Amino acid sequence: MTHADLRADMLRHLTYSFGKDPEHAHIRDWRMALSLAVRDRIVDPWFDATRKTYAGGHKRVYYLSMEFLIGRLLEDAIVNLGLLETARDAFADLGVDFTEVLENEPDAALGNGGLGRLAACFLDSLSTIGCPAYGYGIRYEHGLFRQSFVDGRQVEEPEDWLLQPHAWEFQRPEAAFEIGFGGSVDESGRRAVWRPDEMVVAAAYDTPIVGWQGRWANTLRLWSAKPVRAFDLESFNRGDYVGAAAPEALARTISRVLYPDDTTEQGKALRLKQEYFFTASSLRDVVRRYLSEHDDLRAMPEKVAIQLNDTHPAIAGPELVRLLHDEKGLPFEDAEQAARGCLSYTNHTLMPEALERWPEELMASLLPRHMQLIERIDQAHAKANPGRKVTAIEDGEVKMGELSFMMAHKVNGVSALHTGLMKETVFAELNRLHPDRIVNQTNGVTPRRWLLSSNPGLSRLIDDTIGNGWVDDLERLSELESHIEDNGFREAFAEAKASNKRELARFVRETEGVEIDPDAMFDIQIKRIHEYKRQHLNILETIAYWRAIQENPDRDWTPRVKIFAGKAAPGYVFAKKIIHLVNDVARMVNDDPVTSRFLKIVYLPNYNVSLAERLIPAADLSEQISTAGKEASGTGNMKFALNGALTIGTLDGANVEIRERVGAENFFLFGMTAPEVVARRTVANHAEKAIAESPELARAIGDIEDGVFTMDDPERYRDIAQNLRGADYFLVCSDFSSYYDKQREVDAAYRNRDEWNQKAALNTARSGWFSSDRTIRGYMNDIWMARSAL
Ligand code: 26M
Repeated sequence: MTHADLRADMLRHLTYSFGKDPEHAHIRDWRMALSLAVRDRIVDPWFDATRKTYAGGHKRVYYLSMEFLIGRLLEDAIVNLGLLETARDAFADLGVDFTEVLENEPDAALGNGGLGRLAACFLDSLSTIGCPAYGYGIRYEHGLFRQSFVDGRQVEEPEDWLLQPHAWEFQRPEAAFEIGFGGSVDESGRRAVWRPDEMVVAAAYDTPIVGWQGRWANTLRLWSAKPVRAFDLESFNRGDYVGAAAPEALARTISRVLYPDDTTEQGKALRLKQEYFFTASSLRDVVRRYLSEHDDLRAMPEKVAIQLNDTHPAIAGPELVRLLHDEKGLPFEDAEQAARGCLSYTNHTLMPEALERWPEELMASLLPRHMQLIERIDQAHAKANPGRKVTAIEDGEVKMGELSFMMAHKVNGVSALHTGLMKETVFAELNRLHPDRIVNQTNGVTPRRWLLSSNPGLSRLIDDTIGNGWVDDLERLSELESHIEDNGFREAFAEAKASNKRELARFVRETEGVEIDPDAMFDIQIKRIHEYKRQHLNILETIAYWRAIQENPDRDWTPRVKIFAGKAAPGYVFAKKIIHLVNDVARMVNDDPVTSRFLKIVYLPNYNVSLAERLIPAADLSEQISTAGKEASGTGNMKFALNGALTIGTLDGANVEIRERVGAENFFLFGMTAPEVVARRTVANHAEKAIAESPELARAIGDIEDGVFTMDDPERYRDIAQNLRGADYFLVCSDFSSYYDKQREVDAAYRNRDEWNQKAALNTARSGWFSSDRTIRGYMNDIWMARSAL
């Protein structure tokens, strides 16, 4: 296709799909016209893929996830179809700014963070590999809230991407299911019959997900909740027009909003309703599709693999048993076995407060039949393993991790360290009973979005050096290694980074009004704000560095820009305080005439996928500083390394594997190991001791509790200081001096710019293993027993 063809298609859509003439088209109209022109090119491969899957009798993979953190779709589709230059030329002809058109698209922010973004990378890889697959989730009207700062404090505003014109989804009125809640179970007949007292309709919306070079496209099917009857006719006829619309509003609440908390499980009934709503609709769709081609439900595991992304869809176990046993008449044991053969479960966290537990009472009132089946599953497990005390129901609560484990044929962790800890801690007893069930699949990221499209400068250099085979075979980046000795290559690599940094500096100037020097080290920590991720360790170190510069302003300090971005859960008070603190410190430090040549702090608001795509390519230093044993994997860490940032990090999550691959000499390691963390907590007054041993730390904590950054309100950070001096559960104090010292090594290393560039290039060359294509192949081989249809 030439750019003239694409231009003609766009003009046709502009005119006939949107009724606009080019003279009066807004940037949004151009974006929609381009989107439809591109979408037209996805539909054929999409249909082909569906036909091939049927014709070949292939096994299908179903990825059930409460979250898909996709970001923008247009550029991704253009890049995957190889239309980037064509589209750019088409807009050059029209005199419209192509970048502006792409940036006009709102992010689809249907996720909180790592778990949802992983699901999005997996969709990309499944399509690139040609594995027949469906993503199933919820079509939230409102994705993750928008964040802004008012006087340094986080303020949340609703996000409303669905109110904006949207080109990617197809409504499927023919694919709808009635989903019930509450009611009672009638056990008078041969089969138990659940009679719900509330019904909603789940309506399907499909988005095609095209893989690299358009060779294959899968479907993301999101469910929207609708009323069974849009209008309550009785109320309407009484003249109560407002009351008549009530069922509509009530049903729609189920898919109204994404829960913004990825920290603590709050046990809200609406959340459980969301979980059941999308899981039940998806399973009904799966069983319907299976029965359209096969009739033996016991053989379903040969053709169906269902992956549970964390425990959020854990009700899939009992629901599938209910469908097969109560509704289709299979004996309970056969139903359970068939369900287990299909299901597998990914664990994403060991943090006790994040593990889902539902009160039995709530479960029994919302899903009475499922509560009975959960008891039966638990009893069957106990009977099969006499003398063992592990149960899915405990202290009046259903433990969704245990339930998922019992109903899955495979359970996986997301990094080597995390999987090991799963076996030793939360699932120790279950692992003893089922030693082959737990497997590891270290996370990965899609190179299409996280290198090719977000870092065109570096991608071009890689293409020119080793060709473009790396895009779907990322380990080929290792071919760069032999070029790193070459001065020309190293300079070109450094220039790609420098150019990304200049572009980011421009963005920061234009959006925040802060001047940053592109020649300074760009040190970036971007992720959700959590105590275990320790943004407060980073800011304490920043304060200490600022003090050191102040004391010796004439020394030749290594200039740094500390960049933060990330949202805090609206109810997470401590995390919000950390945000406020960073903003307060930034204001003071940036205005300090003595230090501002050497140190700047920027906290960018409203972190999302698109902002990550801007920041990561411009990073020199990647902050991965969680308390060891707490970050299950991390995926941002991989994106940074792939884009040639060096990591300062703990031995946590996938950092361990990143360091093994890029080489210890190209990674700044600090801090305690996971076992050392456990031991350190038993040391009395560990925080006090660490503070006594580090004058830098003592001064930094003193500064925040003396109100140095909050002259108007000196009390503001007393509780942060108190927490650090007292419990300090995440061992910020105990890891501080190791971190501070390592940062000074980073300073020194950055001064030898050529050596730094060499290390940076080695990070890129050795990060190929962290492609989500590799991860998906691992799931296909070890968990799903599925094959590519290409
Ligand atoms: C639970 C209940 C109610 C509302 C929200 C939740 C919830 C939502 C998201 C709980 C946890 C959620 O996400 C956890 C998560 O993102 N975990 C991250 O998963 C990544 C992918 O495997 C890992 O890389 C990260 O280390 C891990 O923190």
